Formats: sequence, C-alpha cells, structure tokens
Amino acid sequence: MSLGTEKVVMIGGGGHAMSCLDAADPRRLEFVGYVSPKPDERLPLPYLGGDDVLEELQRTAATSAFVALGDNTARRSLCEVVTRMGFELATVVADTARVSPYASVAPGAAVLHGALVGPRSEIGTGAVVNTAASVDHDCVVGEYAHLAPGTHLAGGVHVGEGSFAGVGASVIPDVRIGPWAVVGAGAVVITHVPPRETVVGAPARSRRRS
Ligand code: JB2
Repeated sequence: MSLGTEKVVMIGGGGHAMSCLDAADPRRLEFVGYVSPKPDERLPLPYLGGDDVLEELQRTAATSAFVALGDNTARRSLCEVVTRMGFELATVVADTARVSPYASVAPGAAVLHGALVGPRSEIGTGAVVNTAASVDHDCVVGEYAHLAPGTHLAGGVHVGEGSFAGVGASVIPDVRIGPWAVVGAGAVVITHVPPRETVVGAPARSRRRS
C-alpha cells in the first residue's frame, strides 16, 4: 500500500539510523536507501552513496530526508543542507511511543520506541526523544536536542537547542537547560543549567566545580 507513503532517504548508516529505521512506520515512511561516506552492511537498506548523490536523489527518488546522526551539531548541519536542497524533513514516531494529541513534534524529529510525550509539550525540529525517554506536560525540547534512552523530564522543563541529556538523566519540574548544554548519564538536575554547561551527578553540578 503506497497511498500516503513518503519516499525518504536516510542520512547516515550507523546505530542511530538502525534505531530510527526500526521505529519508523513503514506504512508512512518508505526508505529508498541511505547515504553515508561508507556503507555499513548491518543496515538493511540499499546503500546509495555519499552526500554528493543527494541532489540527484531529490530530483528522482525521494521527496524527504531523515537525518539519523546522533551527534547534535552534525544532525543540525545536515538537516540544514538537505532542507536547502529542497527535501522535506521526515519525522519518525514509533508506534510504541505515546505522543499526546495536545503535544507537537516538529519535522526531522525522532520519538523512538516506548517514549512518552505529554500534553502541551513541544519537540523541536531534528530533536531526538530516544528509547523509553519521557517528556511530561508543558515541556519544550529544543531544536536538535537529544534525550538519550531513559531520560525523564518532569513537567514544564525546557531543554535548549542542541542540548544533550545522557542515558537515565532526570530533571525536576520547571528547570531550564540552556542551549548546547550536556547533562551526564544518570544525573539528577534540580537547578537551571546555563548554556553550554556540562553537569553531572545527583544532584547535578557543573563538571568544573565538582
Ligand atoms: O556527513 C555525513 C556523515 N558523517 C558521518 N553524511 C552522511 N550522509 N553520513 C555521515 N556519517 C555516517 O553516520 C557514518 O558514515 C555512519 O554511518 C553514521 C554514524 O554512525 P555511528 O554508529 O558512529 O553513530 P550514530 O550517530 O549512528 O549513533 C550514535 O548516536 C546514537 C544516538 C551512537 O552513539 C549510538 O550508540 C547512539 N544510540
């Protein structure tokens, strides 16, 4: 059944591409293959070449692209490149994820298996809500931010653009995490995190001060 199916080129062929392929709904997204500097035979998609083939693919084979790179800076950069080429950014939402009808998920974002996105929360362009992460009500997950598996945001948390929360991190209600900050794995964040700061531990503290 191809009615309503989006033809998509996967950008990247590593672990995150595999997770996103595994989570994507094949009735909605048809991956025509992947582009990467080098093939990885473990990804069960046709290898199409390097990024130099993208313009041709946009003309002939795919209307959308999905950038599956875990690195936030690289994902932003490639999302911008493919958007300039005229691709739409595909969005991956796993069928096992629960996204509130009162929430929004922007183009290019990934909400992977078992993730939860609560009401009035906003998931930004190219952001990743990884496996079994949860975002409670009234949160903002900024563009190109990444919540690693098992991250938990309580209500009203704002995560700035490009920020990364490591596996199992938790954030109490109404905390602001600045843009391009890093929250270490398992950290418990109870105070605001300045832009570009790295915090670790429970309670989380600046790495420079710990
Ligand atoms: O400029 C690029 C480029 N740079 C690297 N263009 C394209 N099209 N692809 C690029 N790549 C490709 O991204 C590499 O050739 C490789 O196929 C992939 C990176 O794979 P890797 O497994 O190293 O990282 P990942 O980003 O897929 O996964 C990381 O992030 C995930 C969220 C890992 O840390 C995972 O464990 C994690 N789950």
